[in-house]
This record gives sequence, C-alpha cells and structure tokens, in this order.
Amino acid sequence: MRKKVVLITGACGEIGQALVEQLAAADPEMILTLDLDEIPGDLAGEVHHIKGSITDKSLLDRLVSEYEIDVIFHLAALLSTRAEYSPTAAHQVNVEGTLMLLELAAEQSQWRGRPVQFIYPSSIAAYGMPDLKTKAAHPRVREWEWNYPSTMYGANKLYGELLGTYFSRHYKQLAEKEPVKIDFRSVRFPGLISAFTVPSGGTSDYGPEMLHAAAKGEPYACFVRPDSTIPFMAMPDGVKALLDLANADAANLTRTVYNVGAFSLSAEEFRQQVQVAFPDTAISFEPHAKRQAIIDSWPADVDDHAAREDWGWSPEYPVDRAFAEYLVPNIRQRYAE
Ligand code: AKB
Repeated sequence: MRKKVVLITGACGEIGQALVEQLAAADPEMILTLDLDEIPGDLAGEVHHIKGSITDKSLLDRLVSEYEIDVIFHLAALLSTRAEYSPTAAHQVNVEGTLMLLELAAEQSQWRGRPVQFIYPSSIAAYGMPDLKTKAAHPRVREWEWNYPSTMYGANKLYGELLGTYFSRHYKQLAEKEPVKIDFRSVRFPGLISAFTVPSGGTSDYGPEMLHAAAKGEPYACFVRPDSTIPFMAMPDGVKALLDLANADAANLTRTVYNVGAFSLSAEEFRQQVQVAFPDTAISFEPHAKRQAIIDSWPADVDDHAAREDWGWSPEYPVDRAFAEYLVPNIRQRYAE
C-alpha cells in the first residue's frame, strides 16, 4: 500500500522551513519534502526528504508510484528579483513546474477517487499598479483589481492561480467521463518577514534585510525610497494563513484565490520600527531605480475581507506585536548565539 503523505515543495525556502517545522511537530511521518537543497540540519531526520527538482518528470513519477499524496503545499518558486535575471528559468520552475505538479495532483485525485488538496502561495506581485498616483488612489486592492503584473514572477504567479483554478473547476471539461477535480486553494502573500531566515531573490527583501543587518550591528543601504509602501506579514502568520486555508470548510469558500493582509509599512516606517530596537544602526536609502519600479507597481495594501469572511482569516501579529514579540526577540537571540 502507498504511504499517505503531505508533499511540500520548496521545503528549504523561507516559508518551507517554517511550515515544515510546524507540521513536523504534529506528525513528521506524514511529511514528504522536495527541494533542490538538503533539508536544514534540525529538520533532517524528522521528515522524508527528496533532493531534486519539481521539473524532473521521472522524479515526480517515482513519487506517485511510492506515495499517496493527500495534500500538496507547492512553495517552490524563483522570486521576483531573481526571476528578472533569469526569466526563462523562472518560467520553467514557476509555470512548467507548477503545471507538472497540478497534473500529478489531478492524476492522484483520479486514481484514489478523491480530490488532492493543492495549496498555492501566490503574491502581491500578481498586481501591477501603473503609476504612483493610481497606487495612492487605490490603497487597498481587491483580488480581481489591477491584475497587470510587470514582472516575470508576478505573471507566473497570476497564471499559476488561473491554472490551479482551471484544474479545480474545468479540467478535461470535454471528456466523456468527468474526472475527479483537485481542491485548489491559494493565498496572495505580502512581503514575509522571518526572524530565523534571511530572504534572497525577492524585491520585498529590503524590509527583512534591514532588520537582520541591524540585529548584526551592520549598516544597511535600503534599495527603495523611504516613502515606498507595501504590505508585510510576520512568518508565523504566513504559515497560519496556509494552514487555516487548508483546514477551511470547502463549502464556505467563494473563491480559489484570497488576499491575506497583516500590516502595511513604508520603508521609512520600517526603518523606525527597526531603530526602536536597534537605535545605533546606520540605515540609509540608496534606491535602485529598477527594483524601485517593481515595488512602486505593487499595492500599498490588500483588502482581505473575503478571507476574513469565508475562512475566518485574522493575523495574530499586527505591526507592533510582530516587531516586539516575534521579530526583535528572536532575531536578537539568533545573532547573540
Ligand atoms: C518577492 O519579493 O518576490 C516576494 C513576494 C512579495 O512574493 N517576497
């Protein structure tokens, strides 16, 4: 008999590590992780880890022959800044890799006669505000507004949402016998901030980079203007959003893709929060014109009332609590060690 598992792709990334840690605490036997890297030290031995690529078809075929995949958290992706340097590679991972996993989920759903749940983190990068005037006039965007991304990653995420929705509603709609559809659910994340890992390859990275640099006592040159404003979220709320959505009653879900918000900060407000805890840090602003343009195209905040109404979304870490209770104490401890 095939062993029933929860598959987590991109398990060594920032969200992956936080999610695996939480799920492994409950039932490590159920967790199957997949990533290009080895699973970090403290999680190794706790979960079944496979080192490899989501674009490796023979690897995916092997997985389905050995496991019954009940839920997929598909976290693997090339983020917005990195994707601009390698757009073709980003498309291969973010789109073709996602398509292969959706096909795997569809086959597994058919084989076992029950939907595989497919949880897909999307991003505020799926939005594209044309200019700062429009951004100021529409400070809290709804899911269907301004879906005109200007980055490869944003375009990939928006299409990933559409593909997942297709697989869950219309997949093989002309086939004589209707296939068992997957259960696709997605959240659009703000910039996530972890106390335990430092991001790489994203454009919202200036926030967490500023904080980690300050905690290490290093100066930091922020690559966007002080007034640049986007939504952010503490990592525990990111994990909570994924798990709350996964656990939501399907009958209450009116959408496949949901905004989730926690707080919105300008880069200057972020600096002020950081300097409350680390007053001696030298933080300057040296905008990088092209990364700035990406941040300017993302909304200042999101309207997440659909998530709040349908599945009770409510962040545990508003801005003051995020810094005072999660970020600052854990980061202090991390670098003190
Ligand atoms: C990025 O900056 O690319 C990510 C994101 C907002 O999705 N952190």
